[in-house]
Amino acid sequence: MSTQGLFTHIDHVGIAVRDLDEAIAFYEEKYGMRMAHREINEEQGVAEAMMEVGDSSSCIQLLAPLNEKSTIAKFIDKSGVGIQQMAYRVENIDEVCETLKERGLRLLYPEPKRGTAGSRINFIHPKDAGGVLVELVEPNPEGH
Ligand code: V0V
Repeated sequence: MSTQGLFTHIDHVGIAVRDLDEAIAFYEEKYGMRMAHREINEEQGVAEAMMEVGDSSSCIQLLAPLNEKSTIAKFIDKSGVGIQQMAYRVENIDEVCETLKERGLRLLYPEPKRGTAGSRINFIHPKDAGGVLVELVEPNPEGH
């Protein structure tokens, strides 16, 4: 796999928020963004909403913690609310993870987990990615 073309789009930028409903209202009312999708992901410890950025197919993902053990609660405790992750879309997450591992980067999960709308996701450790938590997303073809 070539260096070019590992990622196809910026899928979303994830923002840690304290209150999901308040954050959705802010993005709708102040920026005129439309909510494409909303769900609770127990495994990831988040309530989340995808806000569309125009017709770009990129989104802002609003992430609120489900409980104090959530990675989002820990992030807010340490860094406050704000940008928590950068998510790139990929066509084949298994191939991309293998390539990244060959290049010496640590993936957080041995196998992809379930993300928004049935997507498959994994993350590059922020310590291996210039201080940025990078998510890889292979969308569910049946998803939104
Ligand atoms: C932690 N660090 C970060 C960071 N979180 N750096 C940049 N961005 C972040 N979001 C830094 C932290 O300051 C430490 O730096 C170092 O990494 C190790 O942190 P730690 O305290 O040892 O580890 P934790 O317990 O904070 O865990 C960090 C990781 C955790 C990244 C391992 O947050 C994680 O598992 N994240 C992946 C899952 C996730 O984020 N789920 C929520 C979104 P110093 O202090 O050592 O310099 S769910 C989602 O996106 C979905 C469902 C979707 O998109 O579909």
